[in-house]
Amino acid sequence: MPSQHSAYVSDTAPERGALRAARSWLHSDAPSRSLNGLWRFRLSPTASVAEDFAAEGFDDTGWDDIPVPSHWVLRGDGAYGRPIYTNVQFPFPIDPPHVPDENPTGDYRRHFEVPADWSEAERVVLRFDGVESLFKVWVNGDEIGSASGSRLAHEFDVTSSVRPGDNVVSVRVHQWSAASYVEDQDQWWLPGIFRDVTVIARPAGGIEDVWLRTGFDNGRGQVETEVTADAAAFPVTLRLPELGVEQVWATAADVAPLDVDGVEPWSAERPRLYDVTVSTAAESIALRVGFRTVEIRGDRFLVNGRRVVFHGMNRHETHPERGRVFDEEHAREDLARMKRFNVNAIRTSHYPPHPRLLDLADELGFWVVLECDLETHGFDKLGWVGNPSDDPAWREAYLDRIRRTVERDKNHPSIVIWSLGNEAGTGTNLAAMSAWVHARDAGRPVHYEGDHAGEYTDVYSRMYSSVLETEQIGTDGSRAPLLNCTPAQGARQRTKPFLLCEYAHAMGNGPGALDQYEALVHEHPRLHGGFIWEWRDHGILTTTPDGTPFYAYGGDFGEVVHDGNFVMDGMLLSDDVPTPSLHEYKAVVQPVRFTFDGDEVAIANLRHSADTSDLRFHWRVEHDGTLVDSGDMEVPVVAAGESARVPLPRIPVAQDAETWLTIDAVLAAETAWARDGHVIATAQLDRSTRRPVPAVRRETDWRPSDGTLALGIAEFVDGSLVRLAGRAVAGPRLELFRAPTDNDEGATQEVEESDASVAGVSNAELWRRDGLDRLTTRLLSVERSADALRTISKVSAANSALSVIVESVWSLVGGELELRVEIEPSRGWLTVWPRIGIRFDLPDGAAPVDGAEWFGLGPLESYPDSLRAARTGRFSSTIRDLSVDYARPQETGHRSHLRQLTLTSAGAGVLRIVTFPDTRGRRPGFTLSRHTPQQIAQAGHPFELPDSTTSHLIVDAAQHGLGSRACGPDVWPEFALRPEARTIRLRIAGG
Ligand code: IPT
Repeated sequence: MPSQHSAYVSDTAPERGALRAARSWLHSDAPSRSLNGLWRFRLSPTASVAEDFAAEGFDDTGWDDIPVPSHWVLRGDGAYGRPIYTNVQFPFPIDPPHVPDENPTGDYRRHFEVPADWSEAERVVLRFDGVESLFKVWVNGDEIGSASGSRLAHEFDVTSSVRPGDNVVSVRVHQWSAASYVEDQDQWWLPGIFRDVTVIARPAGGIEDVWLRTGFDNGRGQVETEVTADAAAFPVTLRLPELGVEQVWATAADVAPLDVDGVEPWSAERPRLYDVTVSTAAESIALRVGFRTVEIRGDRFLVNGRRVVFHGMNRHETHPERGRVFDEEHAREDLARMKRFNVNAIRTSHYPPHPRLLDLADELGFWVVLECDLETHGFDKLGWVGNPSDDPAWREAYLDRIRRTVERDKNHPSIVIWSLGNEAGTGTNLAAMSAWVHARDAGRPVHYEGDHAGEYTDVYSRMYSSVLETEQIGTDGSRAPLLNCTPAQGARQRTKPFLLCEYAHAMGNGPGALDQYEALVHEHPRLHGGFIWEWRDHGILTTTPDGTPFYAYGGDFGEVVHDGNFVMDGMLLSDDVPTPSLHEYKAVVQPVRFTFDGDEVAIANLRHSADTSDLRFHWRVEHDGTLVDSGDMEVPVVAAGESARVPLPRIPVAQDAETWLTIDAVLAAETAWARDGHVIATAQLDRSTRRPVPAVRRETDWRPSDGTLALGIAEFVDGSLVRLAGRAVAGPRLELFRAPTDNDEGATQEVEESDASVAGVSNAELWRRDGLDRLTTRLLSVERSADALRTISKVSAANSALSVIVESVWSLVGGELELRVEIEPSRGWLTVWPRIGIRFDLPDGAAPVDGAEWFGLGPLESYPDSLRAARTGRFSSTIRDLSVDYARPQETGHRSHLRQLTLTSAGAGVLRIVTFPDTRGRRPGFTLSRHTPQQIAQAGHPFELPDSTTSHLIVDAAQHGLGSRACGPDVWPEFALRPEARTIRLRIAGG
């Protein structure tokens, strides 16, 4: 039984005691003191420990120190428990509103000074910006109150308990509480006081709250001011010096809207802010306002009258060492990085971030969907029976959450939509939240994805709908059924603007098909883009017992219930490294698009409202990737939504090399988020003359052979290659396996007719069943001619009758070594294949292969449904940098459309490979790695990869696409690799 004083952990009421009404998080000149820093700390395993620690004279000398803000599970090297990761699952019995007696409870104490002159203050307020999950506060032994709502601000009136000089504050924090049922977001459970604590003096005659609602219309700005202050606080003065505004309101009744001329609007592209102060004799509040009007007209979402396309990211607050503790410098760099990757919008999944983040969003420029701290996803398992969203006992808790959300952040121009929460089913409490927002803020629409039928929200939102379904949502006149909607409800949803609050699940290697989603946005104006799931991996930096650092995911802390690496699904790795998918995203959503037409290029500006006056257009011509000419293009300023046709520069065309023109749109001057010259958009034009592929030489004099011979630089024993240019080489062997990506391991039930997949079974599972990871070979024949060797092998797996015949012909053609491999699958293969390739193993000798230079697509990895960031050029890389350190090792490093490859050792070429296109013009790709696909597939984390003594080169005739089936659609049929006959033809030379 919980003791009397801990019964409140099961209370759904959000607030008790001297909690104050929610208000804006303001920059005020009223005195305040940060209580961040070291606090005394004790952790107990249950909520039922005596509350004697709150007494003023309590002796805490036996306690530890802990920093505030922090999460206790990320401190003390495990002494205070460990983080738990779950996605949908509750890590405690589903027994609402109760939580187990095993309820880690942290007691915090510290002393603080109240300056003598604070005695003039009318009130003293103690503010907590974030405490997970339920906490109770005492000052000088007086019980003040308690609160829940982990990512929301709570202020307590402590006036009657504080005194000038030394004071002591005690805080008890419970990891689990009734609130945990409505905070079931897909993230780590991280208890503690994890945001700032501040003690604030509230002056008599001060401004309790202020809201500047701004609008913009044709060069005119409006400011509608709401001041919350005592009558005695007046007069109130609003100053906007830059526009010469100084408005004094003698009484509350005088406060009236202002019209301001000569205003530049705020947008995510040109985030124009104006400094404003709102003052009384006793207090001055500083705000930065942006003028913009948000509006829904029919099925269009408009800001300042123009349609917005969200190129957004779902942003969690997560850091490998700090967890959800905010670090402004890191957050600013994170947002600047988003800008550099053409991201223009943020959904604050799934709770309000640290309040300063919105200041940064206003300043750097993002369209923000600000989401309330609410998710009850674990009730899905019960068919949503008992879901708090539809239970009147929780109504006040829901309303409290949305009030605290909207009130805190209402002044930010960047916030253009309020979101009620995420994955909380549906019900009247959500409808009540929406009604409250509509009454409070008529200037911003309400979003909630779970309102499938559109009963109480203003925009239609979905997550992970396929390309086909999304297209159906956007198509006028389409009657295709919508998820959980009757035809009539579907018709209603089609009258609203649509956005994808989550799509393109970026777990591991992937997603594919970003370009297909993007294309829809430009074809169907109802579709307003969306938000990638998600911006960053949530890995937690930890070490193995032998001290090797790694980024932990679910299960790494011995959790009883967890969801593995589903928390590693960001476009940024845990250590801030952008994955290739982020580069792909940048290329796909680039706001300037180029269409080549004869000797001209049309340059279209797809931005919301900014013209191209901030850009320069640079061109270069390369022959087989080597620069031959470059310059700047004369491009007139193109207004948003317009395009201009510009003549191409003169392009010198090579006869014996490929000729490519590249145009980059780059920043003409430094911005707050990038250097001058930063590339915004790129396009390439192939101006190569067509050159015939040399015919395959016909050999006629084949005769049986023992297969031990030399052909130029190649030496063979018993039909097998053993050396190339004097270097030991094994292979080539057929490689059909790739270390399954997280998407390959996806086993969704939803499979469209056109998909490659089997419902409920992952492709990776099918590959393992077919034995693609454990192929064996039987040599059928070895023959030779005067200057050629031919082997035929049958490749198949244990307990399988399926096979592949591989015919390899090595020949000397004009002194050059040529290899041609014909790969012919037997009948009966039913699944897609991950790849069709041949693998060479290059054991370390005196000069280990440790790098590559190539002409083909690069610089980063690319796959058939993720090719847009890749450009044709000449690149080089160390073998290490060819692979991406996905949190769970998996397929990585494939470079597509290869023409020439040089394997290098310490920068010197050791083997040169030239590829030929097959009869359909397809070129192979390559992967160079220190590990085989089979080794990579065995490792759960990078540190589990075995030590390597060999470099492995795989030349792939083809690879399967990526898709996003870990949480979303499978590989599009066009990019799915079906078993088929393929030819690989290479010329190989020494360094
Ligand atoms: C969706 C969640 O909203 C998001 O928080 C995250 O968990 C994501 O999935 C997967 O990583 S919900 C899912 C059932 C589609």
